[in-house]
Amino acid sequence: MPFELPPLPYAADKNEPTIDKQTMEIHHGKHHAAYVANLNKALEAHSDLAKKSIEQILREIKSVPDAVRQAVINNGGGHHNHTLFWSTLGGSGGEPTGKLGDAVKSAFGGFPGLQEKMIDAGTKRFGSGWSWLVKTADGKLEVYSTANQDSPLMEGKTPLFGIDVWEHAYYLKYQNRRPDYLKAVWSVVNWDAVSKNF
Ligand code: MN3
Repeated sequence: MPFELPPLPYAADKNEPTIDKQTMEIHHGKHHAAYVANLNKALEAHSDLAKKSIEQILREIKSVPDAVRQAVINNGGGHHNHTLFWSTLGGSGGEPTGKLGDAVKSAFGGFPGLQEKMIDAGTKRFGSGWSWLVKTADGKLEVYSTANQDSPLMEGKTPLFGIDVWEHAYYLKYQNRRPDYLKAVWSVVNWDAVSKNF
């Protein structure tokens, strides 16, 4: 199998109480695992694609054959988005510093401006999707949301930090209160990891 489910980079209870252990276990062990399994299935007859990295496949999504493109968007996007998500959580929150902190200040007037924009984008995303902090092709920071598992990589953008707003990401603890989840998640962000993505 070309793609494998990466282990969580910390214990499943690391983000308690912001994100509960059971949600982490189901989200990683069932949802993310299913994206990986379905990505591998979609690429069974496309061994040339299966040799590439998931980043490269998504950046070159237009060259993926029609027959499997949507499956790759959904499951390859799902695999990459979740791998990034796990890597940028497990931290202790605070604010971005260094070059990323400077860029946040310049783009959004400061950290509260970034939070407000990401909370707003995630709240307004109808149905399932992600709220993103990305770096655009010309090196600028941007906040926006995507539907389903659509990856910013497909639009030539580099995702730095994303908040999963699918119900599976928060429903056990927050039920219908998506904005509460969007406000709480900042307390477990790993800004060192986000800075590396920048
Ligand atoms: Mn998810």
